[in-house]
Amino acid sequence: MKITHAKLLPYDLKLKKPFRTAHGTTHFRPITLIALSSDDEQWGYGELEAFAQPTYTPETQETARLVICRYLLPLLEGQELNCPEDVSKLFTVVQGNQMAKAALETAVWDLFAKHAQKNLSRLLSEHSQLSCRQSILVGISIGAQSNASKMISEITAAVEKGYQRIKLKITSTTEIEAFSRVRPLFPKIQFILDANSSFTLKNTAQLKKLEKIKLAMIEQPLDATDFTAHAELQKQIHVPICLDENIFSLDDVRTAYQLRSAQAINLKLSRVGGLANALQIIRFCNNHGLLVWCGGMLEGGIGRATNLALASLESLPFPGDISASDRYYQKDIIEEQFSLKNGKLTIPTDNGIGVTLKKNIQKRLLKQPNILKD
Ligand code: OSB
Ligand code: MG
Repeated sequence: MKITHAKLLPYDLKLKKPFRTAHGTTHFRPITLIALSSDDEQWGYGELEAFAQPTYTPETQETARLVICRYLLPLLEGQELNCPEDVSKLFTVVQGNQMAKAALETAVWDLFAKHAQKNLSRLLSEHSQLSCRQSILVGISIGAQSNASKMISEITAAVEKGYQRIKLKITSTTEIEAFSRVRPLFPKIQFILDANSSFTLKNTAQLKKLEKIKLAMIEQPLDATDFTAHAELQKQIHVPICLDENIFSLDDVRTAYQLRSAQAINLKLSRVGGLANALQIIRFCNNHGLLVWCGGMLEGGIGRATNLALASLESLPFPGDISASDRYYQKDIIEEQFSLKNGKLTIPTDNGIGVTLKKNIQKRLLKQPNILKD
């Protein structure tokens, strides 16, 4: 297959409620929709997940669009692709820029799956030789709450919706203390705390207090690029550490494993450059006893569907950050609604990612000029 057509449409999603993390507060979630085709008829769709600001990762929507147009699309142009895995190989000449790469790479997977008249979950299962599931348990990520009563009301609302695994953002030791009082009120719920690099090794004593409460893991307690400090902390606390911001590649997972910086990996396919790299990471984690689970990036409908296909693989049994469609946005970009039943979401079964863009959005996207032709 040769990609001959590429179209981009920046699109702003408005959050129902502001989402606060240690990186700041998000009100709007800009994405860029990508459409690729080899015949101007069948289209594969991808979603660029970089944020507006380079606070969570170094990329932004603007830098990633520039990298896509100036460096990545020219690498695809004129190339015969035998399989979707060829894309990440072609892209290795460009350093970093994983989210820009993932936006194109996932669109190619969708296109391959549609040409083969297969669902993406099935295609991923065949390419990885891992079985896939029809429905999966999922978890919800709740923004940081400044006090115990706010935590209780947010957690209660999530539990009422059926979520059985909750991740709470924390930004300070005060919030840890508040959560320690809240935790026993929800004995059946599995909890993760995500610090988004709020702490340093100086907070080790306060973090050690988490051993007294039941916690699945603590995510990214320390600096985003620091493997050795996480290893030092993991030596001192029993709570499993999960790395998020550190992990851009299989090499990063290997480093974390060798140094024992973590016991779990939050796998975001966009942050590791796409699905082929994600599959390699899953294989490595499975072979080395690291827990790996599917993270989220406040995705719109296309990104959410792609995450669901990946998370359908049975080697990701731990519930991912893939909440139902009603979690973040009043108006999403796809026709379908993913809704929670007994804490589970159903994997779409139609060809490709198995969802359709809303008509007006698809029209606007396909009306954009073809970037591969002047
Ligand atoms: O740290 O996992 C994170 C959202 C944006 C940036 C970073 C993170 C998150 C989430 C939300 O936790 C996960 C989701 O529900 O999409
Ligand atoms: Mg995180």
